[in-house]
Amino acid sequence: MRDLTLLLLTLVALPAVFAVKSHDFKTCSQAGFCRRGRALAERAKENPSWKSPYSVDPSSVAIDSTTAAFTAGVKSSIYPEVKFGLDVRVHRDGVVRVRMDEIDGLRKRYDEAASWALVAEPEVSQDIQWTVAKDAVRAVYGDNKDIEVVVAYEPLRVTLLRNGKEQIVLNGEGLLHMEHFRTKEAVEQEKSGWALPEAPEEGLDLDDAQVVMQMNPRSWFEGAGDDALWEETFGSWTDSKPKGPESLSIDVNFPNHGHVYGIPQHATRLSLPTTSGEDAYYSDPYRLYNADVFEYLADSTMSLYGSIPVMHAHSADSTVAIFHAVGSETWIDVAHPKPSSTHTHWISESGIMDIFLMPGPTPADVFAQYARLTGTSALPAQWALGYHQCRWNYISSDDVRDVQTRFDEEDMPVDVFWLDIEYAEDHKYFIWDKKSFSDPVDMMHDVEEIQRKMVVIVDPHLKRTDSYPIYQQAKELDLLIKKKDGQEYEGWCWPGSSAWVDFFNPASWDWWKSLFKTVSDGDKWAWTESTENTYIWNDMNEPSIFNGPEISMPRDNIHYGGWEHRDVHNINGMLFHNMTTLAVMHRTDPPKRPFVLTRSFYAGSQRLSAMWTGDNLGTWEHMAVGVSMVLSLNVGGFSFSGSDVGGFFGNPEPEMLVRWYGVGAFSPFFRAHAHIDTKRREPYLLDEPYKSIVRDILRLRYSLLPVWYTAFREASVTGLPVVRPHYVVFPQDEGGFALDDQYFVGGSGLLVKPITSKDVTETTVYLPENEVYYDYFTGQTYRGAAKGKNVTVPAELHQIPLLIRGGSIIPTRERPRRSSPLMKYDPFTLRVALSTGGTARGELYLDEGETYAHREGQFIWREFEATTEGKKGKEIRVRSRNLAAQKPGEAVDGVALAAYDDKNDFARAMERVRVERIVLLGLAAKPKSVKAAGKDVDWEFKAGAAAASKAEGSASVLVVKDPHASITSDWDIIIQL
Ligand code: NBV
Repeated sequence: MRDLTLLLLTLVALPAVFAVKSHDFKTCSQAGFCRRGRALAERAKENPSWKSPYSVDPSSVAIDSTTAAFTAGVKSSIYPEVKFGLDVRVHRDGVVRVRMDEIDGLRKRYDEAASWALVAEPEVSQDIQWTVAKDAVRAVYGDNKDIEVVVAYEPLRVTLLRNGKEQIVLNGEGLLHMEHFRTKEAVEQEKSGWALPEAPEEGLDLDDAQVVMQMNPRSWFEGAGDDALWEETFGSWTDSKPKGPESLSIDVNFPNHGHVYGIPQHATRLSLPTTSGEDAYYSDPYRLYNADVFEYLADSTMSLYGSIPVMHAHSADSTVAIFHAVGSETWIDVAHPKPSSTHTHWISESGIMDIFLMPGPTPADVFAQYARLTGTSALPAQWALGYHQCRWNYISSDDVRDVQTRFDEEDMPVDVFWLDIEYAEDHKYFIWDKKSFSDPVDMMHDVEEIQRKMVVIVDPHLKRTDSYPIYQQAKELDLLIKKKDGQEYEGWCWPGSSAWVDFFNPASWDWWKSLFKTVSDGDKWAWTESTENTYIWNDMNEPSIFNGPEISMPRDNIHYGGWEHRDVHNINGMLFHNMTTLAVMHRTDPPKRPFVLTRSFYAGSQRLSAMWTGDNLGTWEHMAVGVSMVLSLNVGGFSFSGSDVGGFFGNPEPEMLVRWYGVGAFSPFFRAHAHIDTKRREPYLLDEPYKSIVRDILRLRYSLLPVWYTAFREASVTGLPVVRPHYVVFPQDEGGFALDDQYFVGGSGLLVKPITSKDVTETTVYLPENEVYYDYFTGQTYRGAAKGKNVTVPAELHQIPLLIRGGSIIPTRERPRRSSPLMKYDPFTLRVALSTGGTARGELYLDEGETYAHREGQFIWREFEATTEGKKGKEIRVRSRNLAAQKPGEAVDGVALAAYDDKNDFARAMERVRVERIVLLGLAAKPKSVKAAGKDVDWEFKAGAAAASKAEGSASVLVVKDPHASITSDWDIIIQL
């Protein structure tokens, strides 16, 4: 086994120069259905009279009286004998769902992708009035009757409009094509009847598509050749394609939106560069096919580990979005025929068309609409927002203890230590390699002593040996994925010969959950060598298979229900991590908040897990693209995301490592990780000044945990992302639409621009509005402008460009601690950054952090406000109010609380937690007095060169000391100028 490990390690050892093995992965031209889809688009483009052959059969139109859905039969003039069914329905929140499937076909198309992605069956609006005309059906709806959905019959075209302006158009370019099921024999027979004259008749140009169409309509539309319809090879692999062609292509246009975002996961810019049309930036479409891409490129449309088929389209007028619930491989072309409009073309290998049109019109509306479909990110355990220390591998229990000691000796906060695959004997997950981890439970208890946690990897491949109980049970229970011949599928992964559980089989669910119990129930297997504080990392769940096609599973493998792997490939990884999360959650009764990190994901994964961007390289390009990837994941609803700090491959120089900590500290998920071949690089190993800088960055992250946690609460309720790109916060400011190297943390007003290049001493930050922004650390002010303005800010190695938007109040906890749970009773500091108008606002959400007691009302949710009052603005009031009482229905994830008791047990336990300091930035003059509850309190004032309302300079700083204010109660502090 050691030999095998060594061999595999050599296989993955670092080459002198990083290089993706592109030849392991298909380009569009190597994937039959993508090639066919793009060729169809080419034919359409070259033919000005191109018209989609799909049309609605008016005689079949019906309105369902219970669902208010519009249904109709659809025909293709190319295959009049084939029947398709269309179903268009409007949800209560205005989202339009458009479904099309083949009816009475030779087989059934896979139609369950939505059932895995959706959090619940969406509520359909009963108020929709469809107006059925001869050539179209339409419905006008919305509070202001400003939204209209039109289904035109011939050709079939679905348009969503707002105020008469086209927002989303399906099949506007006529690229819709659902390859119906057919037999090879029938196709051959039919083709033999196709009559193309050997020599063109006089006056007949065979290039003329009209003529070709008349003579041979099918080849006009589908192409003449038999292009990988029945079998396909890639490298040494043959995909047997027993079902034949079944792809689906559809153009989705945004005629009035010049930017599109989302469809993670790709290493590219947030505002997606073009892939087709003149001057296309990339030559291949964006690919969604979950894959383990070794040493992936930092600028590419290649697939990565996860897929979320969600795209936002944005303009200063509106934001709209689409979600295509398809689980098979999908390629997406993006073009801008004009700078202000976007055409996209979605080509999927199999499945039904199931597209959700989200009408917006604001980014916040789109996030809420998507959250209603696929759910929000569950509120994580608070400790999970702390710093995670990982490496492939900490090699023994003593190694783990030593790392923990070194963090403590260096006063560096950390919450979680991670173990990679080498903890497991022969890579049989759950089974400790006792040679190096002789006392796993004791080791974990040592880590837990100051409430730290451990995360241990559990990969989906099971070593095929009867001495491995997990494999044994899975085999006995018939839970393993099968080959096309019905035999157990065997692939090659870390443990050697391996098998994979079919999580589409409901019988696997309870079984998998039972494996994580820490206490054995009778003689059943339980993971007794773990604790309730052992959390889980699911890697390799694309699935990654060393000897499989494109390092994954053969597409003709069979899952539960007879579905082929191709139908469910992009969903597969989500089912695995979902089951693990439920397992972790239900280890205890009552359940505790779980933590599972996944590498592969799909739409809906955000509900239960966190993710990271996989095996990035230790290069500046990867550091930078990690920032835009995390923003893109946030756009796709997956807030709890981050990249390996330090870069997985390579040995970052100290400057790079320091900057990477700056990136990580401002990512929702903050974990350092490193490949087994890299040098040790725990932050305490750094020399000075790097070590102290990283210590400061870690402490900064911990001091801002209240901000992160509050942002996660909001995300868990509203779907708004934890990190927010400019277009989300300032949807009308064109200057910010393409920005992806600076962003806001939740709704806090913190604007950060992590430095991701070498030798930087200053940088520009874009300010989108005529407002004052304060340097978080120094109080230096910068003034934006109505149409946006770049300002220069210092960015030496020890500096992170971090600004507070004027008008914000930032709650922090600034006592250095070794782990986040130790901060439970620590006092707060409030940074009040006055706007030019002399006001500010902020929020703080707090709860116990690990259980679900918050769902029973055990939490506090405060609003802080500053206002300028009195004659000539001579009185500034800073106050704290109970926000939970104001918005009881919005307080916590998943549960609408009818009433809220501000004297709940948690709040009572927190009564003694005080605000120890208020730092007020931007006062116009030195105060005459500062009073809390009518009594004078201590304060210090440092005059600044600039008041909030004036020009740039250093802001005045008033520090109010110990204003006798509890974090749980209402109070007012009155400052007289
Ligand atoms: O389990 C080993 C690694 C892990 O450290 C990394 O984070 C994963 O993305 N894993 C991939 C397998 C092999 C990588 C070459």
